[in-house]
Amino acid sequence: MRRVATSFEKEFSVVTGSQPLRVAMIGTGFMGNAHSQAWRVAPRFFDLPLSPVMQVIVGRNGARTQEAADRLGWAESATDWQAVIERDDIDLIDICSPGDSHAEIAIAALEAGKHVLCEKPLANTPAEAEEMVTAARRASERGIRSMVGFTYRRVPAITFARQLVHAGRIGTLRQARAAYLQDWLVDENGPMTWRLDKSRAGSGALGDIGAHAVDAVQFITGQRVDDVSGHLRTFVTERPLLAETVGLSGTASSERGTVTVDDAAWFTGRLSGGAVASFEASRYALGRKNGLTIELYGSRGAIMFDLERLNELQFYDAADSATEQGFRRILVTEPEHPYAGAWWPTGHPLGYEHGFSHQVVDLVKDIAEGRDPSPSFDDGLQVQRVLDAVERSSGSDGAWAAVG
Ligand code: SOE
Repeated sequence: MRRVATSFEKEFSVVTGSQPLRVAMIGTGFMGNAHSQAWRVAPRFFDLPLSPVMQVIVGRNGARTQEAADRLGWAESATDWQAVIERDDIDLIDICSPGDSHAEIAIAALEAGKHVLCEKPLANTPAEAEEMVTAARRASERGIRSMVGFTYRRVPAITFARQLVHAGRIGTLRQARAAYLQDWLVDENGPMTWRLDKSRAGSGALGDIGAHAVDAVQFITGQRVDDVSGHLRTFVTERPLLAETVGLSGTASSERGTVTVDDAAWFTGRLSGGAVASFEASRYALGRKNGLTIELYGSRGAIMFDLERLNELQFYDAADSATEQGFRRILVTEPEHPYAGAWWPTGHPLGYEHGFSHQVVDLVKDIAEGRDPSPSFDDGLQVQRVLDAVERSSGSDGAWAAVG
């Protein structure tokens, strides 16, 4: 039955005559901004079977959340996520809050019959992630869908790399190397934030960015990390607390807080298909702003990707004549490439935010067409178990730890 759009739906969403998908988003930070952009833009470039409605954004601070609603295009703001989850006019909960809240919110939302998109890493521990998987499987039986936000899977060059690997273009994979390097913590007087607090973030570079490296390698190759040998290191153990954390106005505080997460993680792993892999994650790699590099070496070809040049994929084909062999730079902006055709003419590049839009596109299609989305909460749990194995291995001086 065709529904008449309310006036705010007309203003805040694209109502194409299809059924609305009314979204509540929890979180107003970096990820809240990225997801808002995706909900707003995706239906304007892709033909979606449901019309996303940016209904309500939820945050802890009422005034700031209202400001975010106005700025980002949400119809309402709220501070009580439990009340929002119970509302009949909400279909999907998008969780963009810190990791310590993921399990509680996702499970409550799924039990209340809402679809869930949850930022990565899925949870702070495997035990929490297991509970989320149980709730997701139960919800799926009732047609309720869930997805974890490993958004880099939907960078066109990464999706295309997977297509090449699955078409056999690199032959048998022998080695994978993945490094996710940033440098935003290099100033040791930079403030303490929730991302440096294990009770809120679960881990440091390992879960925040190492999780992406693990997921991307597993996604592209179709092989799982089976066991790992790794080390974690915290370079700066105390940082100035933000003034608002200690109840002062202004921004400076002389009090210091203890960093309880890793600053850098590095580990080797064995993949289920017999390949070996190495992973690095650091937020202290000076000069590396947001460099996720992935290298795959097979029996017939090789692939290299760098997030700082995300429109490109380097491909080496051993079938080329000896005189012409070398990595070729493929600009992944052709209409035949994944997702690219919906955007700009050939050669016009995409950016960081497009992966989030593609995530919305695929999620909305899966919901409308009654499929369980990918990456699922099961996929999120598997990555969580890799992170946990790295922590266990690091705790025993790099001894091999099974992912389980
Ligand atoms: C989100 O996908 C995310 O992992 C952030 O949480 C990281 O901090 C960012 O640097 C990469 O993207």
